[in-house]
Amino acid sequence: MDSNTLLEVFYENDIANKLLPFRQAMCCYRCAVMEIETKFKVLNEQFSLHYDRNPIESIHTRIKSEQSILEKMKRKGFDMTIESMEKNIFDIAGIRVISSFQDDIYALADLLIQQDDVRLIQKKDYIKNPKPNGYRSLHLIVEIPIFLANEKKWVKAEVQFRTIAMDFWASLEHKLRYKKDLPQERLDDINDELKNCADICALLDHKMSDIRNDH
Ligand code: 0O2
Repeated sequence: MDSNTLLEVFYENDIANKLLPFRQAMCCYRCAVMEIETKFKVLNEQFSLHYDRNPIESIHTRIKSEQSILEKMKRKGFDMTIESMEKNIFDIAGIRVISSFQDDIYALADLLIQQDDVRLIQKKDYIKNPKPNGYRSLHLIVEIPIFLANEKKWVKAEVQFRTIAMDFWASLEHKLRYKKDLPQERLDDINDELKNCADICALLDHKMSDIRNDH
């Protein structure tokens, strides 16, 4: 199909208008990410002023891809509508905050949810209760207001807090998980080794915290 015919199909079917609500929703998620990232940058600035150190090593943000959103909605059996997406999918806007020490994670999480424009929707503490494979991280689902030209809209976002060690493990585990073409026995060995590495990372986090607290 040449590009002129494609454009005709596009206009005849009113595709731009049909896509508009979805594009508006995605715009709100991008705004939520910007607002939450700014909140953490402000907290980091304030810490460095008062305590001469930064609790945040780095901040990573991402918007879930359309394909991942649709796959998740289908997998969970949700209605395939924008209303259902906004109601049921909490991790379209994603912010990952990496700290040096575990204590900083809880301090930052508390400071975030104490802010009067932040609603805590859900908390999953995979640090106190790691996943069976060894995954550790603190996940918060929060809701914040986005001020658009004509309305105020509450938007949900997932904030993941990790130490450098937790993030190192999760990043490598994520890469290794896709080696699915190996025999089951070898996969079991890899999972055992990964669990072992997760335990070592947890030990390192505790030792580093001890060193900091002792000096
Ligand atoms: P991405 O690319 O990071 O977005 P779900 O599995 O999403 O149906 P739930 O309850 O929403 O269920 O998820 P959960 O377990 O609270 O957190 C999901 C996110 O946490 C994942 O997002 C990962 O980012 C991270 N995560 C959870 N478990 C693991 C794990 O075992 N290893 C690693 N490396 N990361 C994990 P997505 O959507 O999978 O991917």
